[in-house]
Amino acid sequence: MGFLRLTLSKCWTSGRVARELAPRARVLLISRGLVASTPLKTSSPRVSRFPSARGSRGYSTKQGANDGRSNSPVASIITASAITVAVGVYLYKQGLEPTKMDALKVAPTSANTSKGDVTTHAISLAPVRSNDATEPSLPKVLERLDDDTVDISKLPREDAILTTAPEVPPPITRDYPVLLQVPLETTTKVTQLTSQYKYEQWTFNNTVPGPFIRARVGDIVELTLTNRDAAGNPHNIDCHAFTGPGGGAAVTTAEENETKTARFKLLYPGLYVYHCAAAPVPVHIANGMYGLMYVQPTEDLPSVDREYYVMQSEFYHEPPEVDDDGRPSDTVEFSYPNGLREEPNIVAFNGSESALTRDHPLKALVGESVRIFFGNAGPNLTSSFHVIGSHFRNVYRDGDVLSPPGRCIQSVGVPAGAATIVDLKMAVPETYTLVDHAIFRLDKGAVGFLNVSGKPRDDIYSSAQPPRPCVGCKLHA
Ligand SMILES: [Cu+2]
Repeated sequence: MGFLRLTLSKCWTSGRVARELAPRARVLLISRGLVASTPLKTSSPRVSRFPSARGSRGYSTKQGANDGRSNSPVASIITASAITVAVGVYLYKQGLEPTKMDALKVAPTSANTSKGDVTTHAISLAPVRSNDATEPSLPKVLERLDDDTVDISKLPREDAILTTAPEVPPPITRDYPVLLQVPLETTTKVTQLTSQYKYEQWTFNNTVPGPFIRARVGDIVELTLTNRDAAGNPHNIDCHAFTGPGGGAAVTTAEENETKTARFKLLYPGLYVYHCAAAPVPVHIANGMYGLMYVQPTEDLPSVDREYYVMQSEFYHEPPEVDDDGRPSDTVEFSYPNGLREEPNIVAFNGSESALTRDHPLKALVGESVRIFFGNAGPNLTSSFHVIGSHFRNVYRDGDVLSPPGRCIQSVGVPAGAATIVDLKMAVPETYTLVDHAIFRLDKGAVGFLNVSGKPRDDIYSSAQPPRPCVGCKLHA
């Protein structure tokens, strides 16, 4: 840069550049200190293409009698080059100071284009990692769980408290592992799936979703699965909290009226989906065979005033058959083609269209904190879980209870076969609405209510106009 500045300055004072620079470019160069502020002369020295002992590099300057413009092509090339360099230097200084360049790290990356595999350079916007960043490690107690062997005969036995949605078992307060006994039964039952149609669901413990199971990391779950399905279908358990073949499915498949028992050590805390994985697996899940297991960490999440269990899922059915009286049947049956196309007829919270609206809306008081254990059984769709009119103060994404939670979040994506935990603080009274914010699904049933009562908070939410009833709207009670 110093050499460039010196060269340009010499060119300027010698008059080579001055005649060729447009006034605007000259102002730029002067303002950036690249040339001296010598005023332009009306009769400038011109460049001679003839060698002279007085000129530098074989060129001399002579006072011309013409209009001061050089007709020499060599001189034009030189001056054009000087202007190009000077303007380039100016633009560099103006827009891309070295500090700004540092913020835009250039990293090689591969890009597949229609012309084939091409290696390109793209500007990475990813934050630069600090050198002293360290990866978080699992707590010591977890690191040992899969190494230490347990004498199961010495563990105290305990019956798991199983609850039906939307209820959640109370927090576990013990600080030691137990042999936790979890009895499950498979059944079938006809449910009022929508206001229009009934549907035969396949269940765990006669509910859809199946019971909420609460355990503690380090516990040994002793699962007993009894098949009470009179239709003769085999059933089993694939629990995402279990470690081993099939998540337990390999050793729990029970035929009709058969009971299978197996034990599983809980190595990892978190919120996990369980489901039946008997063939054909999609049919068993689509018909209602799923639930949630919460494996508490050694230190549970901060306590809240209320905890609820909500699980989203889809149902796929054929059109109703026509009965003998010529009317369409009020019962519909499972549709494999619709499931295969991933086009559900019903998207529901807690197993039916009315489960969280007319039947069992969630409840809370103004000022209370509410925790929702939210699972998505699928079997196909990803949920965009959202509560209209509120925020998730904490989001334990993907059911991860070891990492710091996300804060102040509007919607959370929950893929099929996954779960999340969200905390809300109910600031004002109203009927809050649980939805999948893939919002057409509200017309397929993905609506739930959280009724919050208490004293209004005009400092947070107020209007001089009365609220207008929302006739026919499914989002508001
Ligand atoms: Cu099954």
